[in-house]
Amino acid sequence: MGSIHGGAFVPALIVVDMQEDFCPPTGSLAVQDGRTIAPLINTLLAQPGFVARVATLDWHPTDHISFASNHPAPNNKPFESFIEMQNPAPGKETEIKLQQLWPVHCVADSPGAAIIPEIESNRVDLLVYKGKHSQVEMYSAIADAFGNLDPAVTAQSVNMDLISALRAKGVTDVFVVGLAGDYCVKCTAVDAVKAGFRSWLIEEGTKCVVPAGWDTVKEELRAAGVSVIHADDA
Ligand code: VGL
Ligand code: ZN
Repeated sequence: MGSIHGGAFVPALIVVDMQEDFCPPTGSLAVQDGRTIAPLINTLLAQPGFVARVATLDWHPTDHISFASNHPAPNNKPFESFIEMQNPAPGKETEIKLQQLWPVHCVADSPGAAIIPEIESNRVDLLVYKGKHSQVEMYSAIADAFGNLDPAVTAQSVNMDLISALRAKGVTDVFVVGLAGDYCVKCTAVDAVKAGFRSWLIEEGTKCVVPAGWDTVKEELRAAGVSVIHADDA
């Protein structure tokens, strides 16, 4: 790794949401073939070149705004319904976004929130918990749906900010894999560009909630400055 890059190249790996609830056969929000990417992710985790190996966990309270069952009928169908979500940052409450609803998933400390045992988690040196704030969606490991970066607002983790952790290690490039390609992986890769890193998404290292939409997602990623690459290129 590194031969194709000029200048400083200090890579980090971000493994997004390889959790039971996103994997067949039992996951409540199972992504088709989600478990099959574990061997490639383990190969990447074992690469000596990364200065940081991060795993993110979707980690929701039971009253999370994204759970369809927390909203009244008829606008409470998982995968289909959207509700209005307010920016939780002080002074920004008038900012509204439409929020897609999901089945209950990745409830903090529940079996569904566990990283799947196929992933060699012992190689991970930083765990990032996200989606802990009950009133805002947070697909990205870096910022919530409104771009709030302050951990006090996003409650993304306990006393930790992923960007500062990466900057402290001098990271220039992040390589993103995991679940799901069209939600949390995409948003993390895009926010990494916004945070000033070169951002690479390894195509064979992800699976999508809607596989048929991947070509469109790739266009969005490229437009946002993310390089979508194959595992062999990394
Ligand atoms: C995700 C939907 C809801 C993901 C998380 O990890 O892609 N998708 N929460
Ligand atoms: Zn979630």
